[in-house]
Amino acid sequence: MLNRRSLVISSALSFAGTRSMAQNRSLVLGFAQVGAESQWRAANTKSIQESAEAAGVKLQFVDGQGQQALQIQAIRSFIQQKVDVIALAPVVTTGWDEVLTEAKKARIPVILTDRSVETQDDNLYITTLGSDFTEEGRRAGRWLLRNAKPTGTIRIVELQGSTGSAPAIERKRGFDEVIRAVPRMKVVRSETADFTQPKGKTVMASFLKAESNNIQVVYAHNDDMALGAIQALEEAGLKPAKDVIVIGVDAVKGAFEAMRAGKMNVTVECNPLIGPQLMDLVRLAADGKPIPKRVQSREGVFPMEIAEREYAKRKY
Ligand code: GYE
Repeated sequence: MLNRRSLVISSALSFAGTRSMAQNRSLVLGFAQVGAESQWRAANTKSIQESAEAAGVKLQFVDGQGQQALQIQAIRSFIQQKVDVIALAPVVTTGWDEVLTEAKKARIPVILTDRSVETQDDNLYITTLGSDFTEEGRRAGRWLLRNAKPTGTIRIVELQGSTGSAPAIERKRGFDEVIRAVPRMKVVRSETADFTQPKGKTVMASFLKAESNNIQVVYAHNDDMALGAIQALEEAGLKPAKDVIVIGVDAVKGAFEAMRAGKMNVTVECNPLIGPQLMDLVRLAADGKPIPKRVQSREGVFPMEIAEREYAKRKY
């Protein structure tokens, strides 16, 4: 599932190249996961665990509980255990140079899954497997431009993902890029709600209070926060999806259920089922084979009108 843009062959591979061909032995993969903050994350963890099992890869799984320090600790312990490959879903984008340099010195290839990092040297990891979050933000923005009422100021509130994470930074950037072209679209409040439903609810409740309910759109960086916002809207006596447009990202089942109930307008897909692709990359990395620097997952946009039809097909 590579798009044309992602076919850039990595120069970082050579450091895995001298390791023995891994084809016929059982590989050990150390995986530092973000946490368990959302429905997306639960599906992602399950996909990786099941795919490892199916591929005969021994998985050392560490839940980072949303903390970079725990993920760094996990990577150091993977290095000590001499795992074959490390996969990291980084909580935040920065602060990885030191530990990734340690992995490189130990000649253990690192695959980034789901989220990207910003390092001095992009040869500290082999590839990034995941979604294009900026494009997801643009898709949310484009849907809004097509579906908002045609005149008057549109007051938007934004529920951001975890501060400093790639999806929060990029979903904001992509959305802003698109709506900036239309001056009557105004983001009046934008705060983090940490990608969780409870925080989505409390932050939305505070927005409604601060804006005296004068809000036309909520753009949430994930569906869990959108579902929390829906609860806050109802508690404030407003009708979600009717009085206030509700936009989410991920396309988890919970969003489809809300759309079928007429309470959510749209969700932009972000596919968490990247386990099978990850296992293919793990095998290639262990064998020192060439891998594109960016491997993309495929996804779409689902408005409420097709929620009923699509629901049965959803796997997460
Ligand atoms: O959208 C959100 C999760 O990194 C793509 O993290 C992932 C995001 C996902 O908590 O629900």
